[in-house]
Amino acid sequence: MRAFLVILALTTCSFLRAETGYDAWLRYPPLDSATMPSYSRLPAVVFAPGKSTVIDSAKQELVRGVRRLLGRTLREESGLPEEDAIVLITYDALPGVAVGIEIPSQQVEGSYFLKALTRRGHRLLIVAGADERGVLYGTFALLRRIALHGEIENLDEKDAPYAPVRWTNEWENLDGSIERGYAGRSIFFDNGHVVGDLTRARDYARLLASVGINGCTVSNVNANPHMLTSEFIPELARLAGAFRPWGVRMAISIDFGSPKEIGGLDTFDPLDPRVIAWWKQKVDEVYAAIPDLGGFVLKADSEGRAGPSTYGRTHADAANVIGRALKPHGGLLFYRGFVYNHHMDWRNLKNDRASAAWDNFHDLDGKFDDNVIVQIKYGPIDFQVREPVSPLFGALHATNVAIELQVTQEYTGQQRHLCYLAPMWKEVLDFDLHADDGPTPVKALVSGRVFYHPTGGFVAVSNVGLDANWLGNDLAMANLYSFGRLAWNPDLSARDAVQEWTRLTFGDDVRVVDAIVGMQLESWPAYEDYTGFLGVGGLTDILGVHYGPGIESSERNGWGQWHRADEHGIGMDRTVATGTGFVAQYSPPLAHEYESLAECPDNLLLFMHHVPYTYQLHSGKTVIQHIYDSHYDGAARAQTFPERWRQLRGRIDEQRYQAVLARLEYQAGHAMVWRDAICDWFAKTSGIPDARERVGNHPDRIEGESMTLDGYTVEPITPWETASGGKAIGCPQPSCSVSFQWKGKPGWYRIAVQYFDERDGVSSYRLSAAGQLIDEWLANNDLPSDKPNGHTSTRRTITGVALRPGDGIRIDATPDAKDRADIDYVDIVPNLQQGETAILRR
Ligand code: GCW
Repeated sequence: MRAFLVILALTTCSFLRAETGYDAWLRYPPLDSATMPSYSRLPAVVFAPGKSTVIDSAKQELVRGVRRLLGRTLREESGLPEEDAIVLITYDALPGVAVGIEIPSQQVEGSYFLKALTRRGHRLLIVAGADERGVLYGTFALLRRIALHGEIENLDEKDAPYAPVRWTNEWENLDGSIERGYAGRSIFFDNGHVVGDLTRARDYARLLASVGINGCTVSNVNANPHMLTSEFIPELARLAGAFRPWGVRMAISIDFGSPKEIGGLDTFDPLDPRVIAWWKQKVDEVYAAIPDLGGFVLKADSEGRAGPSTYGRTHADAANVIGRALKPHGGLLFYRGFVYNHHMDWRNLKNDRASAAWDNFHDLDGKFDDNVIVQIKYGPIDFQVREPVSPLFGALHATNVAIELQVTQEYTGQQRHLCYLAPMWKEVLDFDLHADDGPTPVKALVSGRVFYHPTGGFVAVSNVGLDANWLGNDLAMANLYSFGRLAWNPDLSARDAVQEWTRLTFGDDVRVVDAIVGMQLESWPAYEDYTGFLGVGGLTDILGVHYGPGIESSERNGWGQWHRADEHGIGMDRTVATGTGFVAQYSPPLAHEYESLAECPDNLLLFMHHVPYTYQLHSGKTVIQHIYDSHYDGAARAQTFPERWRQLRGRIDEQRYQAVLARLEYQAGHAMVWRDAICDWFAKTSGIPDARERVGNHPDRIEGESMTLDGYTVEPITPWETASGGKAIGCPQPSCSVSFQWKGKPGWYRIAVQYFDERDGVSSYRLSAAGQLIDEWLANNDLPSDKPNGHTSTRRTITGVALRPGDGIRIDATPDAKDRADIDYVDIVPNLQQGETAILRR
């Protein structure tokens, strides 16, 4: 018996070894003994003719993957052996090795085929690519197939990427910070330089390549001109070396003012001959150091960046001057379509930020050179949880375009919330803009398939950081994976992508796969429900960190993320008849649908129309009741996540299990912060109560300000809706306590403490009931504010507490630095209350 237990312990340990998440979907865990025999006939030898760093990476990856999956070390041969072999080869070398194989006529960059065949009595497994990248992608596809237990005996598969551009952008700054990055500091830069150790950069390139991504812009679009200085170029060249073995072309973001900023000229006018010469000379200098540089990304005339408007020139003038310098080197210039005026007069009801991209670019169609790509965010505003598709995709018929998506969850929970975005991307990519006769889905438009552009495709802002698991949350990596897979094949379903990712990341246990796939697929609708109903957009802190609720921050300023909510109604009127006229940017069938109140889909209603709160939706609900119901539904859905995750304990390694659990528990609490802030604000503003009497009605809640305070003082919270009752209590001295008496029935209870976890100190809390210490914790989460508000409001839940009438409940708190150990309220409910998720004891 003891021996059995030891064996069991050993096997469990090896299977569930602690994992940091660093390997992401490239873990290659050993196949189980039932699956292993299917691969017994895998050749023992790998042969890759010719010399290529990329194919060499493919070979090393194959050796590594097979060793981990199957426990066998492939033998590397320099010639085709007289035995079974795996052959990694480009199409042009193929006839020299295996005559008579049909080579695909379509040979787009990165395409490949996998084929099992017999030659001279030996079985060959051919991984053939149109180019070296194709060989690499084919190798990853073969490993993926084995990791997913696919058949390889009769392998005969071919694949090609849907579009030439499959890139990520990283908004990393030279000082090592990352704009809108939520997973630690930069993996590329620190302290004004490229980091010394490029292991992370190399491993990131490998991850990208494994899903077919072929370009990566390493620096923030809010660009630092120093990048292009002669001193810095060698550093960039070293960084490019980390990407090269994986066939990922590095690129950088540039500043349009560079000729003046660092070039010693007194102008950056794109039509000035000195500026033209400067760009040419500078680009030549960069390419002398980095011959395979992918190109540049340029954010101009946007959010304070230098641009052609200074000289009355057009975006095409700006793009082409640099595009022409890049052209001889095969470089691309991505010109961002995210151009708008952030000083718009909010009082003018005809002003509209949504119109800006189309207004700025549609007239320039056909004026951009053929190595320029206009890079357009998926919606007309800015990465909101729900937006209509940007009409600009349909307007550029003679211009290369790329769609810009966000893996980094700037407006969708910043990786602290689970929000799997592939279902949203799929809706966008499949959306038909009716840009021409016949179907014109966005995926076909951006890849140049409708109007036959030479290039175009898919870009995602990724912003991985130094956190071991790259994005700060193991589950968020599904977004990076799915982005790559969809950029390769946008016809893949979001479910298939996440299913594949889950199996590669967490293994094949059906319960694990079903639970994770289920939560991932529910997460975007849930997030939309508790943060961004009916296409309203902009209910977060628009002027700041874009995280927690901050409803009024959108209004009365020039940034243009207005929702126009007041006591009478809500929504931006973008109709032609009475509003900003934005809907006219769509083709007639869509413009008609959006213009008409009756036909506009509910989920975009408030993007297109301003309506009273009593307006009845297609669903039959009024707008105001929809606001209440969706927030309660969405928050309730988020409440189920931690419990569903807990069911997986022991089926996932403990390290990732705990890390994800902490995030899901936090999300469940923060979803309620969102719910209450939005519901309270709209109840107060509209004056219309919740028909189901939940809003503002919290019989189980004991407000901090109504407890007996010892040292604590009552303080108003800004914005008011982010604290229950608009107030909280803060401790202005070295320690404080707060207490109240339990007056309910005897029984088992769940106590939740709603407190504020600021980033300017680590306060500590101790909760006791009837004189007994029940729980203690530190407010040490890394939340994006140093104030008590909707970004920092956090819930601590303690289950299974036995209470008797008259018990004293007390919290002792010790503030730290500027964090005053603020408390909002305590909420006590029977442990497993009906209608609530059973929260099991940890
Ligand atoms: O959404 C906004 C972000 C900025 C970002 C900008 C952009 C890099 O708040 O941080 O700047 O978009 O996409 O250029």
